[in-house]
Amino acid sequence: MTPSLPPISPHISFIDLQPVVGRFLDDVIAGLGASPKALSPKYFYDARGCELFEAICELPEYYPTRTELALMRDHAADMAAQLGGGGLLIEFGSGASVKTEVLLRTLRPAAYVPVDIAADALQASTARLAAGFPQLPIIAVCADYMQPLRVPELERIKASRRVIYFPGSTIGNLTPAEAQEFLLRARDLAGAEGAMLIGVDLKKDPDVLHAAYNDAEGVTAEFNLNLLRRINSELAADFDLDQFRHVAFYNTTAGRIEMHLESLREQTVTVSGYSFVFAAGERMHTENSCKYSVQEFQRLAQAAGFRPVQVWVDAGRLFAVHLLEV
Ligand code: AVJ
Repeated sequence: MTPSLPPISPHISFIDLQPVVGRFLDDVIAGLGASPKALSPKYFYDARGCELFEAICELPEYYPTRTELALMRDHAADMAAQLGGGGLLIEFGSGASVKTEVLLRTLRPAAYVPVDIAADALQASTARLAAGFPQLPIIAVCADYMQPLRVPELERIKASRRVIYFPGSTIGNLTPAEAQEFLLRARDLAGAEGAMLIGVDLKKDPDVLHAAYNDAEGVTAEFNLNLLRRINSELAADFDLDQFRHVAFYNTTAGRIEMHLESLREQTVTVSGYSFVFAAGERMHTENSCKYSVQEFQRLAQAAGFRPVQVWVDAGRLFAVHLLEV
């Protein structure tokens, strides 16, 4: 017997803007040809990468997920009261959508629009949410939300306002200059009455940060190295995963965790017929995870045309959820 899929309700639609097709190879060739070498963290999230990220979120050292989820549980009613019901809730990087469930229960939006680059994760979480919220119209959009988003279907939905939800401190993947541009585009998407609810990891003791990205079990290392595995399988490459190691450290000047993959010896790697030479000890930069104090982030939001309305911070001052209005 074939496993049965959850019933697809008439409330659900899936729009695939094919975010990765064709771009992945170009980006990898450009990144490996650059100096220093770099790869985009958005490519971490193939099926295995999503699994590994879920595992990271459960690690004792990785505080952001559970801290943000607790903030949502403790303050969802307050957040919903500030935002008001009947809006169009657009979520960037919806992934597993656990925090969203907490918000949906109190916010009661007119419709929910999860946007994610990972098609499989998006489909799975949409099916799960649909089962839990059978009356809620859901328009799932598979797209790279770091690019300008064009979804004409959204114009037809009647809603009191647009609310953009961007949890998980994913904005930390961008440099502050890129983050400001991203927030400008988010403000345009949110429109005149719009609002944004955004989770941002706080600056803190560098030892706490270091541990969160260098876990004892080595899951983060596997997550980082999985990028090479993905390039091997999707782009006809021959990275030897045993010849690279995970490196993560807090860059105090830039206020960010940096992740790199370091070549353990001199070696040549081929990707779709293109050759790249690595020196022993040479690093590929794979991720930035920028950390912001409350004030730093509020300044950034203001520079992008948002008004900071409220911020929720946990007692340990690990994580912040900001409410911004256009
Ligand atoms: C999903 C980008 C917020 O920066 O903490 C976790 C990704 N990388 N461990 C982060 C990540 C390594 C995560 N973000």
